[in-house]
Amino acid sequence: MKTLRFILGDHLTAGVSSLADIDLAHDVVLMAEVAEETNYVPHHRQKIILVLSAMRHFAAALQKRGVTVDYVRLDAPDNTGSFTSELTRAIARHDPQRIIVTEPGEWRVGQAFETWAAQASVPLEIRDDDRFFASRDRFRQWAGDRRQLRMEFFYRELRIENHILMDGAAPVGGKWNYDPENRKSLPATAPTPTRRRFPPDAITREVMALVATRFPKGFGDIETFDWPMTRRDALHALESFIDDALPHFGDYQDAMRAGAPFLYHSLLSGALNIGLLTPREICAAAETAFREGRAPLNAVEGFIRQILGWREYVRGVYWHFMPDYENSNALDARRPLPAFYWNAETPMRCMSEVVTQTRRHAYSHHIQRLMITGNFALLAGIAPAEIERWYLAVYIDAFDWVELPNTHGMALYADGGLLASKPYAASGAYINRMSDFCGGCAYNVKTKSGPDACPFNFLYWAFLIRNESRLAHNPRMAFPYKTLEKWSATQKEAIMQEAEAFLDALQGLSV
Ligand code: FAD
Ligand code: DLZ
Repeated sequence: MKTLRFILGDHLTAGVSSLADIDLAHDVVLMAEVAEETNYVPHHRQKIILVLSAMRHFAAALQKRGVTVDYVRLDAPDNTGSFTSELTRAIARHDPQRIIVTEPGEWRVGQAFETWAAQASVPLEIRDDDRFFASRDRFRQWAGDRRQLRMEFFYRELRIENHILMDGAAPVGGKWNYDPENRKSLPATAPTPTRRRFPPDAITREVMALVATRFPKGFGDIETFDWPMTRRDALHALESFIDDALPHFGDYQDAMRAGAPFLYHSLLSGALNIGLLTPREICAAAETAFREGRAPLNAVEGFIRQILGWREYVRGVYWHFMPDYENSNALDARRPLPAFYWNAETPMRCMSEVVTQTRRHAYSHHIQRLMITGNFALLAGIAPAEIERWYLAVYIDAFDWVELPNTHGMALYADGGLLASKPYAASGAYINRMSDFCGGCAYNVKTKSGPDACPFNFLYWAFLIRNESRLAHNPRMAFPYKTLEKWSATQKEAIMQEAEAFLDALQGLSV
């Protein structure tokens, strides 16, 4: 039976389910660079380069294996610009008896496929994406009618089921979680590791030129592009992370340093999310490093938890609660996104550092996303849809299924605590403890109010006051609300006014 197999830009894995039973003699693989995908948010230009270049490399690798690939380039004159219109055109070219695709990673695309399939002349088979540890059904079954979903418990079940970091029925070392040993601040004198990067080859340079022409005013630098684009590069990236950074991953997971965007993080999310690596092989490589004595347990468990725990958990939450999930706004946040999220022009050094490195590398690590740009948006009451669009646009690894729960649930608490047990709200003291940003800042992190006070300080207290009726009952928020009890009404009013005035002044800068 002649089959058209549609490979999307995040299906770039040799063993992806849509290729499982390919018949080299009759089947055709369709790959399409389409304007709808390059434009649905104002993507960082490096993200477009990564996806298109990796698609071109993947197509060439399939062709080497004897696969017939029909590849539609972005600048092909007859390119119709969407997945579904390109499928319709491909049916006319190849006359297949059926079409197979692995389930799309985003709700938006899944809906488009289902609508299209209802009126298509050829049947469309949508297969499970078995590159994840847990299927969507596995998460649904776990979530059942639990009153509370917590990552830690899902993670433990997946560890047992997949025999990862287990000694028989018990977790290796006797504990499930080694976080109490992690998350140290980075000593000022500690050197930062040199990280392996991947200069663009000829195919990537051609895509860079295309993106420069097509998106001349797009967000993000192009010339600093150095992400892995092939399976081979991605394996080298994994190997060098395990050797150079994993041993200290746990210790400095939450640390931030100006001018050092990568520190001990794996930098693997882009390659992983488009399929150049699988979560299983990454976790296996980390566990092997531990078993061979090349990395300590606190680092390895902490790292594996990010992938086997958080990554699987947020995907489960996404598919379980979409499409309603993105519409909640539990803290009634309505302010527009300040322009400094795009142009980095702000005297707050932490914000300008993180946005500047985001423009340069399409990357910032988890704590920068959560406790700098995310924390500011939470404290300032930025409308969820505005900041979610920003996160979906600016990072090399951004796909709705992983970005949305992280932003909506973890950073903004817009789901009212469905994903996380408390808001990740913090004042400047946290940023000062975990980074060296405050040293060179125009504001004073030790001052709570007044013209030179760190905005994170008065915004933090104003956030707590504004949301008292929503948050004060949360046992994990007891400590700050106890402190707030000692404040007079006048003190509260003054800090609220200061925060409002600061935020109102920003509104004029929104894009
Ligand atoms: P490392 O710190 O080395 O972690 C290892 C791997 O664990 C990552 O590659 C990633 O695959 C996984 N991981 C770690 N934390 C998470 C998490 N919270 N959720 C899911 N996977 C996780 N990650 C994305 O892949 N795409 C996104 O669009 C995305 N948006 C985010 C938005 C916000 C507001 C926040 C707070 C986090 C977001 N994350 C996202 C999660 C996390 O920040 C990135 O996965 C991580 O920074 C990628 O860098 P790394 O590969 O060096 O990760
Ligand atoms: C992110 C992205 C971009 C920028 N461009 C393309 C593209 O031209 N063709 C393609 O197949 N995929 C692209 N992608 C990835 C898709 O957005 C991704 O496959 C879907 O969002 C998954 O639902």
